[in-house]
This record gives sequence, structure tokens and C-alpha cells, in this order.
Amino acid sequence: MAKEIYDEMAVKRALTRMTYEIIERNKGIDNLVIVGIKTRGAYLAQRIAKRLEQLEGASVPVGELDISMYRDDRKHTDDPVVKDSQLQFDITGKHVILVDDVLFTGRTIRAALDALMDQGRPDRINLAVLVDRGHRELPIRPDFIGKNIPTAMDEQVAVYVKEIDGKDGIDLIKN
Ligand code: 3GP
Ligand code: 5GP
Ligand code: MG
Repeated sequence: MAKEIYDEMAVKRALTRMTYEIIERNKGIDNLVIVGIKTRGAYLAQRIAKRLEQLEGASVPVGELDISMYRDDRKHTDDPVVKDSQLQFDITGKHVILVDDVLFTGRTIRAALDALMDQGRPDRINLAVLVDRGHRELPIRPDFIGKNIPTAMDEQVAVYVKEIDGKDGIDLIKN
């Protein structure tokens, strides 16, 4: 059973607030690069980059990482692996903002951090997620959070983005 908890405007406001927080924390956008985790995290990364440009008047490099569950049954006990992580720019010395749609156990982010470290030595990495649904299994915490949505283990959060889903929004799904 799906229930809409945030609509398009709510998602837009959350992303705008996160963008302001990123600018404030970084004291501007110098040295910043944005890396989104496929699929929906990559689209959210593009939106944040676009808003950064609108607010600060300069462009920021945006890249994506492809991380998937090792097995396709997607049991969350299987460790995520990086499929294809070629960024088009060098991250050495950069301040990386890693973006994902939903943060759950933290295992995807751990894999993403490994992939980033393999490609260079960033000065700093911060984590931005649209939804933190809790249930962390690793010591990973987000620096920028769109919405905190406490969930039960058997609940899921559906994040919709216009580019793939034809609409923006967040639903809570009870199985
Ligand atoms: P995304 O790639 O757009 O982020 O993991 C593949 C897709 O399945 C993800 O889409 C994610 O949104 C969705 N998904 C929903 N629930 C889960 C879950 O519990 N674990 C994982 N790994 N993905 C989930
Ligand atoms: P983690 O690795 O932290 O357990 O899970 C994070 C990844 O799995 C994210 O990339 C996210 O897409 C996906 N994920 C985990 N739980 C959910 C959920 O409830 N809803 C959605 N949309 N994605 C989820
Ligand atoms: Mg995701």
C-alpha cells in the first residue's frame, strides 16, 4: 500500500534547502564537485548542481557512480559493488558531495567511498541524501538530509523523479 508523503513542491524545497546548506558549509562553491549514485541519486545530483549554478553563477562538475547489489535478488545482506565508476574529472584535492536518493544500511555509501578513493584523493567528502530511512548497519551518517523518514524494516520509500518516473515525489510503501 503506497501513501504519498511528500509532493513535488516538498521535494523541490528540500533540495533547495540542501543546496543552500552545501554553499554555506563550503563557504561558496570553489573546489566543489558533485557525484550522484545511479540511478535516482544521479538525477538528484544534477538538480543540486543546477541550483548551485543558479545561486552562485558558476558551474560545478557533476559525475555519477554505478553501484549495484552483488546479487540481483537485492537482499540487503549482499554487499553492494561498484559496476562502473569512471568519473570524467579528477577528484584529487576536491571537495566531493556524494548524492543518493535513500540512505538505509549505509552499505551502498561504503562501496561508493571505496570507489571514490580508488580514483584519487579528495580533500573532503560529504554525503547528501534526499531521504534517511534509518536502520544503519555501518558508522555512516549524512551531512545534508532532505527528509528524515523513520521506517519499519518491512516498509520501503519510493522516490520518484520526473526524468524516469514522470513525476517528483516520495511515497511510503507498506508491504
Ligand atoms: P535507484 O537506482 O533509482 O536508486 O536498488 C535499485 C533500485 O531499487 C533503487 O533505485 C531503489 O530506489 C530501489 N529500492 C527500493 N527499495 C530498495 C532496497 O531496500 N534496497 C535497494 N538496494 N534498492 C531499493
Ligand atoms: P543501503 O546501501 O544504505 O542499504 O541502501 C541505499 C541504496 O539502496 C540507495 O541507493 C537506495 O536507492 C536503495 N534503497 C534502500 N532502501 C530503499 C528504499 O526504501 N527506497 C528506495 N527508493 N531506495 C532504497
Ligand atoms: Mg539509489
